[in-house]
Amino acid sequence: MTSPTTAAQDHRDGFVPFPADLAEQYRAAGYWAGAPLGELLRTAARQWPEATALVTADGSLTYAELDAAADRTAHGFLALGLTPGDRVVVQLPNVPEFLRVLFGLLRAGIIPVLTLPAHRRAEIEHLTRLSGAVAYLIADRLGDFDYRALAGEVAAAVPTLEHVLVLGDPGAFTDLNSVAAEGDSLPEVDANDIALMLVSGGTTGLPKLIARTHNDYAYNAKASAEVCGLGPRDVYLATLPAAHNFPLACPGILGTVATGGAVTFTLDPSPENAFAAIEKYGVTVTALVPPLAQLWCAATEWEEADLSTLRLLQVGGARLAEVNAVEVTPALGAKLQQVFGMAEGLLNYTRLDDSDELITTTQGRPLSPADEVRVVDGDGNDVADGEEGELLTRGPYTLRGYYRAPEHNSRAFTPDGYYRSGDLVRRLPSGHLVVSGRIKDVINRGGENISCDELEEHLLAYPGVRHAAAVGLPDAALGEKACAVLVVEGDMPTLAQIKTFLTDRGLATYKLPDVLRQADSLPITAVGKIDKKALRGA
Ligand code: OOB
Repeated sequence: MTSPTTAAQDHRDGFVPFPADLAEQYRAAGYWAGAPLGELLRTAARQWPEATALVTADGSLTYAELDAAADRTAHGFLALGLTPGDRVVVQLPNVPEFLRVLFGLLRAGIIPVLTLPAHRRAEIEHLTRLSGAVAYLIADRLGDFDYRALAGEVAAAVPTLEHVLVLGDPGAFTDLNSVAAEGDSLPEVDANDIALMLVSGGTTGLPKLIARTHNDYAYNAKASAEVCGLGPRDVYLATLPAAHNFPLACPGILGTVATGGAVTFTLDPSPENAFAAIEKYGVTVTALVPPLAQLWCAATEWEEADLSTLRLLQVGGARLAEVNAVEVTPALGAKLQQVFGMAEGLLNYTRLDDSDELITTTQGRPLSPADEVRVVDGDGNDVADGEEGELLTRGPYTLRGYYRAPEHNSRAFTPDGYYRSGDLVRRLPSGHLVVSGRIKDVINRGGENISCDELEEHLLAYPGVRHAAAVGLPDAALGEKACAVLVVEGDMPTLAQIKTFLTDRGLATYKLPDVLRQADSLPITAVGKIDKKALRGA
Protein backbone atom coordinates (compact mmCIF):
# COMPACT_ATOMS: atom_id res chain seq x y z
CA MET A 1 0.00 0.00 0.00
CA THR A 2 1.35 3.46 -0.79
CA SER A 3 0.78 6.40 1.49
CA PRO A 4 0.59 9.90 0.05
CA THR A 5 2.05 11.98 2.88
CA THR A 6 5.36 11.73 4.67
CA ALA A 7 3.61 11.63 8.05
CA ALA A 8 1.68 8.59 6.89
CA GLN A 9 4.88 6.90 5.64
CA ASP A 10 6.46 7.58 8.97
CA HIS A 11 3.90 5.77 11.03
CA ARG A 12 4.03 2.68 8.85
CA ASP A 13 7.77 2.54 9.15
CA GLY A 14 8.41 -0.48 11.40
CA PHE A 15 4.85 -1.80 11.06
CA VAL A 16 4.60 -5.43 9.94
CA PRO A 17 1.48 -5.80 7.77
CA PHE A 18 -0.51 -8.96 7.14
CA PRO A 19 0.75 -10.76 3.98
CA ALA A 20 -1.33 -9.78 0.94
CA ASP A 21 -2.65 -13.29 0.23
CA LEU A 22 -3.93 -13.81 3.78
CA ALA A 23 -5.37 -10.29 3.91
CA GLU A 24 -7.31 -11.13 0.77
CA GLN A 25 -8.64 -14.34 2.36
CA TYR A 26 -9.72 -12.52 5.52
CA ARG A 27 -11.57 -9.96 3.42
CA ALA A 28 -13.16 -12.56 1.15
CA ALA A 29 -14.34 -14.61 4.15
CA GLY A 30 -15.94 -11.50 5.63
CA TYR A 31 -13.78 -11.26 8.75
CA TRP A 32 -12.45 -7.91 7.64
CA ALA A 33 -15.27 -5.52 6.84
CA GLY A 34 -13.11 -2.79 5.31
CA ALA A 35 -14.50 -0.09 7.63
CA PRO A 36 -12.42 2.01 10.02
CA LEU A 37 -13.00 1.59 13.76
CA GLY A 38 -14.54 5.04 14.04
CA GLU A 39 -17.42 3.71 11.94
CA LEU A 40 -18.50 1.35 14.74
CA LEU A 41 -19.84 4.38 16.55
CA ARG A 42 -21.19 6.00 13.35
CA THR A 43 -23.19 2.89 12.51
CA ALA A 44 -24.53 2.57 16.08
CA ALA A 45 -25.56 6.23 16.06
CA ARG A 46 -27.49 5.66 12.86
CA GLN A 47 -29.18 2.53 14.15
CA TRP A 48 -29.87 3.53 17.77
CA PRO A 49 -29.55 7.37 17.90
CA GLU A 50 -31.57 7.78 21.09
CA ALA A 51 -30.18 4.77 22.96
CA THR A 52 -27.80 5.37 25.86
CA ALA A 53 -24.18 4.92 24.81
CA LEU A 54 -22.53 6.06 28.03
CA VAL A 55 -23.78 6.42 31.57
CA THR A 56 -21.81 7.51 34.64
CA ALA A 57 -22.24 9.72 37.68
CA ASP A 58 -21.43 12.67 35.37
CA GLY A 59 -24.56 12.02 33.33
CA SER A 60 -25.34 10.06 30.20
CA LEU A 61 -24.94 10.44 26.45
CA THR A 62 -27.03 8.95 23.67
CA TYR A 63 -25.35 7.42 20.63
CA ALA A 64 -26.24 10.49 18.57
CA GLU A 65 -24.65 12.76 21.18
CA LEU A 66 -21.50 10.65 21.56
CA ASP A 67 -21.16 10.48 17.78
CA ALA A 68 -21.32 14.27 17.47
CA ALA A 69 -18.92 14.75 20.40
CA ALA A 70 -16.40 12.36 18.82
CA ASP A 71 -16.56 14.32 15.55
CA ARG A 72 -15.94 17.63 17.33
CA THR A 73 -13.02 16.08 19.18
CA ALA A 74 -11.56 14.70 15.93
CA HIS A 75 -11.75 18.15 14.32
CA GLY A 76 -10.26 19.64 17.48
CA PHE A 77 -7.18 17.41 17.30
CA LEU A 78 -6.68 18.30 13.64
CA ALA A 79 -7.13 22.02 14.39
CA LEU A 80 -4.41 21.70 17.00
CA GLY A 81 -2.02 20.69 14.23
CA LEU A 82 -2.01 16.93 14.66
CA THR A 83 -2.14 15.02 11.38
CA PRO A 84 -3.35 11.56 10.37
CA GLY A 85 -0.72 8.93 11.20
CA ASP A 86 0.62 10.89 14.18
CA ARG A 87 1.00 8.86 17.37
CA VAL A 88 -0.45 10.12 20.62
CA VAL A 89 0.30 8.51 23.98
CA VAL A 90 -2.98 8.22 25.88
CA GLN A 91 -2.84 7.63 29.63
CA LEU A 92 -6.32 8.22 30.95
CA PRO A 93 -8.09 6.63 33.88
CA ASN A 94 -11.53 5.05 33.49
CA VAL A 95 -13.42 8.27 32.94
CA PRO A 96 -16.33 8.88 30.54
CA GLU A 97 -14.14 11.18 28.38
CA PHE A 98 -12.12 8.11 27.42
CA LEU A 99 -14.74 7.13 24.83
CA ARG A 100 -15.04 10.51 23.14
CA VAL A 101 -11.26 11.00 23.06
CA LEU A 102 -10.62 7.52 21.70
CA PHE A 103 -13.20 7.86 18.91
CA GLY A 104 -12.03 11.42 18.23
CA LEU A 105 -8.48 10.21 17.61
CA LEU A 106 -9.58 7.21 15.55
CA ARG A 107 -11.79 9.33 13.32
CA ALA A 108 -8.97 11.78 12.68
CA GLY A 109 -6.70 8.89 11.71
CA ILE A 110 -4.45 9.76 14.66
CA ILE A 111 -3.04 6.69 16.38
CA PRO A 112 -3.61 6.32 20.13
CA VAL A 113 -0.85 4.50 22.00
CA LEU A 114 -2.89 3.10 24.87
CA THR A 115 -0.94 3.04 28.12
CA LEU A 116 -2.25 2.17 31.57
CA PRO A 117 -2.72 4.61 34.48
CA ALA A 118 -0.21 2.60 36.53
CA HIS A 119 2.61 3.12 34.00
CA ARG A 120 5.31 5.46 35.21
CA ARG A 121 8.29 7.29 33.80
CA ALA A 122 10.28 4.25 32.62
CA GLU A 123 7.39 2.87 30.56
CA ILE A 124 5.94 6.17 29.32
CA GLU A 125 9.27 7.59 28.21
CA HIS A 126 10.13 4.34 26.44
CA LEU A 127 6.74 4.11 24.69
CA THR A 128 6.76 7.79 23.69
CA ARG A 129 10.20 7.42 22.16
CA LEU A 130 9.45 4.09 20.49
CA SER A 131 6.22 5.33 18.91
CA GLY A 132 7.63 8.76 18.06
CA ALA A 133 4.57 10.30 19.69
CA VAL A 134 3.89 14.02 19.24
CA ALA A 135 1.30 14.33 22.01
CA TYR A 136 0.62 12.90 25.46
CA LEU A 137 -2.91 12.85 26.93
CA ILE A 138 -3.28 12.58 30.68
CA ALA A 139 -5.56 13.34 33.60
CA ASP A 140 -4.26 15.96 36.02
CA ARG A 141 -3.99 13.45 38.84
CA LEU A 142 -5.23 10.14 40.10
CA GLY A 143 -5.05 9.37 43.80
CA ASP A 144 -1.89 11.06 44.98
CA PHE A 145 -0.07 10.79 41.64
CA ASP A 146 0.34 13.95 39.55
CA TYR A 147 0.62 13.08 35.85
CA ARG A 148 1.56 16.67 34.97
CA ALA A 149 4.88 16.23 36.75
CA LEU A 150 5.47 13.03 34.80
CA ALA A 151 4.53 14.80 31.56
CA GLY A 152 7.08 17.52 32.28
CA GLU A 153 9.82 14.91 32.63
CA VAL A 154 8.78 13.00 29.51
CA ALA A 155 8.50 16.20 27.43
CA ALA A 156 12.01 17.21 28.52
CA ALA A 157 13.42 13.81 27.61
CA VAL A 158 11.66 13.01 24.30
CA PRO A 159 12.13 15.60 21.53
CA THR A 160 9.18 14.48 19.35
CA LEU A 161 6.68 15.32 22.07
CA GLU A 162 5.06 18.68 21.28
CA HIS A 163 1.72 18.68 23.08
CA VAL A 164 0.58 17.68 26.55
CA LEU A 165 -3.21 17.71 26.94
CA VAL A 166 -4.72 17.40 30.38
CA LEU A 167 -8.13 16.36 31.60
CA GLY A 168 -8.87 18.46 34.67
CA ASP A 169 -6.57 21.27 35.81
CA PRO A 170 -4.05 21.65 32.96
CA GLY A 171 -1.42 23.56 34.95
CA ALA A 172 1.28 24.59 32.45
CA PHE A 173 -0.26 22.48 29.67
CA THR A 174 -3.39 22.51 27.48
CA ASP A 175 -6.90 21.62 28.63
CA LEU A 176 -7.99 18.43 26.87
CA ASN A 177 -11.63 19.52 27.09
CA SER A 178 -10.81 22.60 25.02
CA VAL A 179 -9.91 20.33 22.11
CA ALA A 180 -13.06 20.70 20.03
CA ALA A 181 -13.83 22.25 16.67
CA GLU A 182 -16.52 22.19 14.04
CA GLY A 183 -15.66 20.93 10.60
CA ASP A 184 -17.20 19.43 7.50
CA SER A 185 -15.09 16.51 6.51
CA LEU A 186 -12.70 14.23 8.29
CA PRO A 187 -9.74 12.53 6.62
CA GLU A 188 -10.36 9.26 4.83
CA VAL A 189 -9.07 6.40 6.97
CA ASP A 190 -7.80 3.19 5.34
CA ALA A 191 -9.12 0.13 7.19
CA ASN A 192 -5.83 -1.71 6.50
CA ASP A 193 -3.89 0.95 8.33
CA ILE A 194 -2.91 1.07 12.01
CA ALA A 195 -5.87 2.06 14.20
CA LEU A 196 -4.24 2.02 17.61
CA MET A 197 -1.35 0.57 19.54
CA LEU A 198 -1.60 -1.66 22.59
CA VAL A 199 1.17 -2.26 25.05
CA SER A 200 2.39 -5.84 25.42
CA GLY A 201 1.88 -7.42 28.82
CA GLY A 202 5.28 -9.12 28.43
CA THR A 203 6.77 -10.59 31.57
CA THR A 204 10.36 -9.64 30.77
CA GLY A 205 12.09 -6.47 29.63
CA LEU A 206 10.51 -3.22 28.50
CA PRO A 207 7.00 -3.32 27.01
CA LYS A 208 6.55 -3.60 23.27
CA LEU A 209 4.03 -1.96 20.98
CA ILE A 210 1.34 -3.90 19.20
CA ALA A 211 -0.08 -2.07 16.21
CA ARG A 212 -3.65 -3.21 15.59
CA THR A 213 -5.32 -2.37 12.28
CA HIS A 214 -8.86 -1.03 11.89
CA ASN A 215 -9.90 -4.21 10.09
CA ASP A 216 -8.47 -6.63 12.60
CA TYR A 217 -9.53 -4.78 15.73
CA ALA A 218 -13.09 -4.18 14.54
CA TYR A 219 -13.36 -7.90 13.87
CA ASN A 220 -11.86 -8.64 17.31
CA ALA A 221 -14.58 -6.53 18.98
CA LYS A 222 -17.54 -7.61 16.85
CA ALA A 223 -16.82 -11.34 16.89
CA SER A 224 -16.26 -11.16 20.67
CA ALA A 225 -19.58 -9.35 21.12
CA GLU A 226 -21.27 -12.14 19.21
CA VAL A 227 -19.73 -14.87 21.37
CA CYS A 228 -20.97 -13.03 24.49
CA GLY A 229 -24.43 -12.45 23.01
CA LEU A 230 -24.10 -8.68 23.50
CA GLY A 231 -26.98 -6.52 22.34
CA PRO A 232 -28.76 -3.19 22.85
CA ARG A 233 -30.02 -4.18 26.27
CA ASP A 234 -26.56 -4.87 27.71
CA VAL A 235 -24.75 -2.53 30.05
CA TYR A 236 -20.99 -3.12 30.06
CA LEU A 237 -18.88 -2.05 33.04
CA ALA A 238 -15.26 -1.16 32.28
CA THR A 239 -13.61 -1.61 35.65
CA LEU A 240 -10.22 -2.98 34.57
CA PRO A 241 -8.14 -0.18 33.01
CA ALA A 242 -9.98 0.77 29.80
CA ALA A 243 -6.78 0.90 27.74
CA HIS A 244 -6.22 -2.83 28.23
CA ASN A 245 -7.33 -5.07 25.38
CA PHE A 246 -9.68 -7.12 27.58
CA PRO A 247 -12.07 -4.33 28.71
CA LEU A 248 -11.47 -2.39 25.49
CA ALA A 249 -12.36 -4.92 22.82
CA CYS A 250 -12.99 -8.43 24.18
CA PRO A 251 -15.83 -7.48 23.68
CA GLY A 252 -15.56 -4.65 26.19
CA ILE A 253 -16.20 -1.06 25.29
CA LEU A 254 -15.85 -1.41 21.52
CA GLY A 255 -17.95 -4.58 21.36
CA THR A 256 -20.67 -2.83 23.34
CA VAL A 257 -20.64 0.19 21.03
CA ALA A 258 -20.82 -2.13 18.01
CA THR A 259 -24.01 -3.72 19.32
CA GLY A 260 -25.82 -0.69 20.75
CA GLY A 261 -25.42 -1.36 24.49
CA ALA A 262 -24.44 1.15 27.16
CA VAL A 263 -20.95 1.55 28.63
CA THR A 264 -20.18 2.59 32.17
CA PHE A 265 -16.88 3.04 33.99
CA THR A 266 -15.53 2.84 37.51
CA LEU A 267 -12.26 4.51 38.42
CA ASP A 268 -11.16 1.37 40.23
CA PRO A 269 -12.36 -2.23 40.49
CA SER A 270 -12.94 -2.26 44.26
CA PRO A 271 -16.10 -4.21 45.15
CA GLU A 272 -17.39 -1.10 46.90
CA ASN A 273 -17.32 1.06 43.76
CA ALA A 274 -18.02 -1.63 41.21
CA PHE A 275 -20.98 -3.16 43.07
CA ALA A 276 -22.54 0.29 43.46
CA ALA A 277 -22.19 0.85 39.70
CA ILE A 278 -23.68 -2.56 38.92
CA GLU A 279 -26.72 -1.80 41.03
CA LYS A 280 -27.15 1.79 39.85
CA TYR A 281 -26.78 1.22 36.10
CA GLY A 282 -28.02 -2.34 35.87
CA VAL A 283 -24.70 -3.69 34.61
CA THR A 284 -25.06 -6.99 32.75
CA VAL A 285 -21.47 -7.83 31.73
CA THR A 286 -18.01 -7.05 33.05
CA ALA A 287 -14.45 -8.39 32.94
CA LEU A 288 -11.95 -9.09 35.73
CA VAL A 289 -8.55 -10.64 36.35
CA PRO A 290 -8.57 -13.67 38.69
CA PRO A 291 -7.41 -11.96 41.91
CA LEU A 292 -10.29 -9.47 41.54
CA ALA A 293 -12.83 -12.18 40.76
CA GLN A 294 -11.82 -13.83 44.03
CA LEU A 295 -12.12 -10.55 45.90
CA TRP A 296 -15.57 -9.86 44.43
CA CYS A 297 -16.79 -13.33 45.42
CA ALA A 298 -15.59 -12.78 48.98
CA ALA A 299 -17.03 -9.25 49.09
CA THR A 300 -20.59 -10.44 48.53
CA GLU A 301 -20.45 -11.40 52.21
CA TRP A 302 -20.10 -7.80 53.37
CA GLU A 303 -21.29 -5.61 50.46
CA GLU A 304 -25.05 -5.21 50.32
CA ALA A 305 -25.55 -4.20 46.67
CA ASP A 306 -28.05 -5.86 44.36
CA LEU A 307 -26.08 -7.62 41.60
CA SER A 308 -29.02 -9.42 40.04
CA THR A 309 -28.65 -7.75 36.62
CA LEU A 310 -25.15 -9.19 36.11
CA ARG A 311 -25.51 -12.03 33.62
CA LEU A 312 -21.92 -12.65 32.58
CA LEU A 313 -18.64 -12.32 34.43
CA GLN A 314 -15.61 -12.69 32.19
CA VAL A 315 -12.41 -13.70 33.92
CA GLY A 316 -9.03 -13.77 32.20
CA GLY A 317 -5.57 -12.35 32.02
CA ALA A 318 -4.09 -15.08 34.17
CA ARG A 319 -4.98 -18.61 35.12
CA LEU A 320 -8.18 -18.90 37.14
CA ALA A 321 -7.82 -21.87 39.48
CA GLU A 322 -10.71 -24.32 39.39
CA VAL A 323 -11.32 -23.83 43.15
CA ASN A 324 -11.97 -20.16 42.41
CA ALA A 325 -13.85 -20.74 39.17
CA VAL A 326 -16.54 -22.81 40.88
CA GLU A 327 -17.21 -19.99 43.37
CA VAL A 328 -18.20 -17.39 40.78
CA THR A 329 -21.77 -18.29 39.91
CA PRO A 330 -22.91 -19.18 43.45
CA ALA A 331 -21.42 -15.95 44.84
CA LEU A 332 -22.25 -13.43 42.11
CA GLY A 333 -25.21 -15.03 40.38
CA ALA A 334 -23.62 -14.52 36.97
CA LYS A 335 -22.46 -17.03 34.40
CA LEU A 336 -18.68 -17.38 34.30
CA GLN A 337 -16.77 -17.01 31.05
CA GLN A 338 -13.05 -17.77 31.03
CA VAL A 339 -11.07 -15.69 28.57
CA PHE A 340 -7.53 -16.54 27.58
CA GLY A 341 -6.36 -13.65 25.48
CA MET A 342 -3.39 -11.52 24.63
CA ALA A 343 -2.89 -8.00 23.35
CA GLU A 344 -1.04 -9.63 20.44
CA GLY A 345 -4.34 -11.01 19.15
CA LEU A 346 -5.64 -14.55 19.71
CA LEU A 347 -8.63 -14.77 22.03
CA ASN A 348 -10.10 -17.91 23.53
CA TYR A 349 -13.51 -17.91 25.18
CA THR A 350 -15.55 -20.53 26.93
CA ARG A 351 -18.93 -20.36 25.19
CA LEU A 352 -22.15 -19.44 26.98
CA ASP A 353 -23.57 -22.90 26.29
CA ASP A 354 -20.46 -24.87 27.26
CA SER A 355 -20.87 -27.39 30.09
CA ASP A 356 -20.06 -26.24 33.64
CA GLU A 357 -17.12 -28.61 33.52
CA LEU A 358 -15.59 -26.90 30.47
CA ILE A 359 -16.30 -23.44 31.90
CA THR A 360 -14.58 -24.14 35.21
CA THR A 361 -11.67 -26.24 33.98
CA THR A 362 -10.64 -24.75 30.62
CA GLN A 363 -9.62 -21.34 29.35
CA GLY A 364 -11.90 -21.51 26.32
CA ARG A 365 -11.41 -22.11 22.62
CA PRO A 366 -10.37 -19.79 19.80
CA LEU A 367 -12.76 -17.01 18.84
CA SER A 368 -12.48 -17.29 15.07
CA PRO A 369 -12.78 -20.21 12.68
CA ALA A 370 -9.76 -18.64 10.98
CA ASP A 371 -7.56 -18.71 14.08
CA GLU A 372 -4.71 -21.12 13.46
CA VAL A 373 -3.38 -22.67 16.66
CA ARG A 374 -0.46 -25.05 16.94
CA VAL A 375 0.75 -26.68 20.14
CA VAL A 376 4.41 -27.63 19.78
CA ASP A 377 7.23 -29.26 21.73
CA GLY A 378 10.68 -27.79 22.30
CA ASP A 379 11.74 -28.78 18.77
CA GLY A 380 8.76 -27.09 17.15
CA ASN A 381 6.91 -30.35 16.38
CA ASP A 382 3.16 -30.54 16.93
CA VAL A 383 2.15 -32.54 20.00
CA ALA A 384 -0.94 -34.73 20.30
CA ASP A 385 -4.18 -33.44 21.87
CA GLY A 386 -3.90 -33.57 25.66
CA GLU A 387 -0.12 -33.12 25.64
CA GLU A 388 1.49 -29.95 26.90
CA GLY A 389 3.30 -27.68 24.47
CA GLU A 390 3.83 -24.06 23.53
CA LEU A 391 0.95 -22.29 21.83
CA LEU A 392 1.80 -20.77 18.44
CA THR A 393 -0.84 -18.82 16.58
CA ARG A 394 -1.71 -16.71 13.58
CA GLY A 395 -5.02 -15.46 12.27
CA PRO A 396 -7.19 -12.56 11.18
CA TYR A 397 -6.58 -10.46 14.31
CA THR A 398 -3.15 -11.63 15.47
CA LEU A 399 -0.15 -9.38 14.88
CA ARG A 400 2.57 -10.34 12.41
CA GLY A 401 5.30 -8.48 14.24
CA TYR A 402 5.78 -5.99 17.07
CA TYR A 403 6.07 -2.36 16.03
CA ARG A 404 9.66 -1.26 15.34
CA ALA A 405 11.21 -4.38 16.82
CA PRO A 406 12.80 -6.37 13.93
CA GLU A 407 15.40 -8.01 16.12
CA HIS A 408 12.87 -9.27 18.67
CA ASN A 409 10.45 -10.27 15.89
CA SER A 410 12.95 -12.70 14.43
CA ARG A 411 12.66 -14.69 17.67
CA ALA A 412 9.02 -14.07 18.60
CA PHE A 413 7.62 -15.35 15.28
CA THR A 414 8.17 -18.48 13.22
CA PRO A 415 9.33 -18.00 9.62
CA ASP A 416 5.76 -18.70 8.49
CA GLY A 417 4.33 -15.96 10.69
CA TYR A 418 3.08 -17.77 13.79
CA TYR A 419 3.38 -15.76 17.00
CA ARG A 420 5.21 -17.73 19.70
CA SER A 421 3.05 -16.95 22.74
CA GLY A 422 5.35 -18.46 25.38
CA ASP A 423 2.22 -19.97 26.94
CA LEU A 424 2.13 -23.67 27.73
CA VAL A 425 -1.22 -25.26 26.92
CA ARG A 426 -2.98 -28.57 26.43
CA ARG A 427 -5.64 -28.80 23.73
CA LEU A 428 -8.67 -30.97 24.34
CA PRO A 429 -10.38 -32.78 21.46
CA SER A 430 -13.16 -30.13 21.66
CA GLY A 431 -10.57 -27.47 20.82
CA HIS A 432 -10.67 -25.98 24.32
CA LEU A 433 -7.32 -25.01 25.75
CA VAL A 434 -6.06 -25.52 29.27
CA VAL A 435 -3.26 -23.13 30.11
CA SER A 436 -0.64 -24.88 32.20
CA GLY A 437 1.97 -22.17 32.56
CA ARG A 438 4.47 -19.96 30.82
CA ILE A 439 7.57 -21.36 29.17
CA LYS A 440 9.69 -19.32 31.51
CA ASP A 441 7.49 -19.54 34.61
CA VAL A 442 9.21 -22.61 35.92
CA ILE A 443 11.51 -23.14 38.83
CA ASN A 444 14.61 -25.02 37.80
CA ARG A 445 15.42 -26.89 41.01
CA GLY A 446 18.69 -28.70 40.54
CA GLY A 447 17.77 -29.52 36.95
CA GLU A 448 14.19 -30.58 37.67
CA ASN A 449 11.52 -28.25 36.38
CA ILE A 450 8.63 -27.26 38.61
CA SER A 451 5.68 -25.56 36.90
CA CYS A 452 4.72 -22.58 39.06
CA ASP A 453 1.10 -22.79 37.86
CA GLU A 454 0.82 -26.40 38.94
CA LEU A 455 2.30 -25.77 42.37
CA GLU A 456 0.06 -22.71 42.87
CA GLU A 457 -3.08 -24.64 41.97
CA HIS A 458 -2.27 -27.16 44.71
CA LEU A 459 -1.36 -24.47 47.25
CA LEU A 460 -4.69 -22.72 46.66
CA ALA A 461 -6.52 -25.86 47.69
CA TYR A 462 -5.09 -25.59 51.23
CA PRO A 463 -7.82 -24.41 53.60
CA GLY A 464 -7.62 -20.67 54.27
CA VAL A 465 -5.15 -19.89 51.45
CA ARG A 466 -6.55 -16.94 49.46
CA HIS A 467 -3.63 -16.27 47.12
CA ALA A 468 -0.55 -18.26 46.30
CA ALA A 469 2.51 -17.61 44.19
CA ALA A 470 5.45 -19.91 43.52
CA VAL A 471 8.78 -18.37 42.60
CA GLY A 472 12.35 -19.57 42.24
CA LEU A 473 14.96 -18.13 44.58
CA PRO A 474 18.69 -18.33 43.85
CA ASP A 475 20.37 -21.20 45.66
CA ALA A 476 24.06 -22.05 45.68
CA ALA A 477 23.55 -25.81 45.62
CA LEU A 478 20.42 -26.24 43.51
CA GLY A 479 20.64 -23.21 41.22
CA GLU A 480 17.08 -22.38 42.24
CA LYS A 481 14.96 -23.42 45.17
CA ALA A 482 11.18 -23.31 45.32
CA CYS A 483 9.55 -20.59 47.38
CA ALA A 484 5.81 -20.46 48.07
CA VAL A 485 4.34 -17.10 49.03
CA LEU A 486 0.90 -17.31 50.65
CA VAL A 487 -1.80 -14.85 51.59
CA VAL A 488 -3.92 -16.60 54.18
CA GLU A 489 -7.08 -16.05 56.15
CA GLY A 490 -6.55 -17.21 59.71
CA ASP A 491 -3.48 -19.17 60.79
CA MET A 492 -0.45 -19.44 58.54
CA PRO A 493 0.44 -23.09 57.96
CA THR A 494 3.98 -24.30 58.63
CA LEU A 495 6.26 -25.53 55.86
CA ALA A 496 5.90 -29.06 57.26
CA GLN A 497 2.10 -28.86 57.11
CA ILE A 498 2.21 -27.63 53.52
CA LYS A 499 4.60 -30.39 52.51
CA THR A 500 2.38 -33.06 54.08
CA PHE A 501 -0.69 -31.58 52.39
CA LEU A 502 0.96 -31.49 48.96
CA THR A 503 2.37 -34.98 49.38
CA ASP A 504 -1.10 -36.26 50.29
CA ARG A 505 -2.39 -34.68 47.07
CA GLY A 506 0.14 -36.79 45.23
CA LEU A 507 2.68 -34.14 44.31
CA ALA A 508 6.21 -35.36 43.54
CA THR A 509 8.73 -34.69 46.28
CA TYR A 510 10.98 -32.52 44.11
CA LYS A 511 8.07 -30.10 43.59
CA LEU A 512 7.58 -29.40 47.29
CA PRO A 513 8.51 -25.85 48.33
CA ASP A 514 11.82 -25.35 50.15
CA VAL A 515 10.79 -22.02 51.60
CA LEU A 516 7.45 -20.68 52.78
CA ARG A 517 6.65 -17.00 53.11
CA GLN A 518 3.59 -15.17 54.32
CA ALA A 519 2.43 -11.91 52.73
CA ASP A 520 -0.46 -9.55 53.40
CA SER A 521 -1.01 -9.19 49.67
CA LEU A 522 0.79 -10.09 46.46
CA PRO A 523 2.30 -7.40 44.22
CA ILE A 524 0.26 -6.79 41.08
CA THR A 525 0.96 -5.53 37.54
CA ALA A 526 -0.63 -2.48 35.92
CA VAL A 527 -3.73 -4.49 34.99
CA GLY A 528 -3.95 -6.40 38.27
CA LYS A 529 -2.23 -9.73 37.56
CA ILE A 530 0.18 -11.17 40.12
CA ASP A 531 3.59 -9.62 39.44
CA LYS A 532 6.10 -12.48 39.46
CA LYS A 533 8.96 -10.23 38.44
CA ALA A 534 8.44 -8.09 41.56
CA LEU A 535 8.02 -11.17 43.76
CA ARG A 536 11.30 -12.65 42.59
CA GLY A 537 13.07 -9.36 43.18
CA ALA A 538 11.61 -8.98 46.67
C1 OOB B 1 -4.58 -10.40 28.44
O1 OOB B 1 -3.65 -9.83 27.62
P1 OOB B 1 -2.16 -9.46 27.99
O2 OOB B 1 -1.53 -9.07 26.72
O3 OOB B 1 -2.13 -8.51 29.14
O4 OOB B 1 -1.48 -10.80 28.55
C2 OOB B 1 -1.43 -11.96 27.75
C3 OOB B 1 -0.89 -13.13 28.53
C4 OOB B 1 -1.07 -14.45 27.81
O5 OOB B 1 -0.05 -14.68 26.88
C5 OOB B 1 -1.04 -15.41 28.99
O6 OOB B 1 0.28 -15.62 29.40
C6 OOB B 1 -1.77 -14.68 30.06
O7 OOB B 1 -1.60 -13.29 29.77
N1 OOB B 1 -3.20 -15.00 30.10
C7 OOB B 1 -3.71 -16.11 30.70
C8 OOB B 1 -5.11 -16.01 30.56
N2 OOB B 1 -5.39 -14.88 29.88
C9 OOB B 1 -4.21 -14.29 29.61
N3 OOB B 1 -3.12 -17.14 31.34
C10 OOB B 1 -3.93 -18.09 31.84
N4 OOB B 1 -5.28 -18.06 31.75
C11 OOB B 1 -5.91 -17.05 31.12
N5 OOB B 1 -7.27 -17.04 31.04
O8 OOB B 1 -4.28 -10.77 29.56
C12 OOB B 1 -5.95 -10.53 27.91
C13 OOB B 1 -6.28 -9.97 26.69
C14 OOB B 1 -7.57 -10.10 26.20
C15 OOB B 1 -8.52 -10.78 26.92
C16 OOB B 1 -8.19 -11.35 28.14
C17 OOB B 1 -6.90 -11.23 28.64
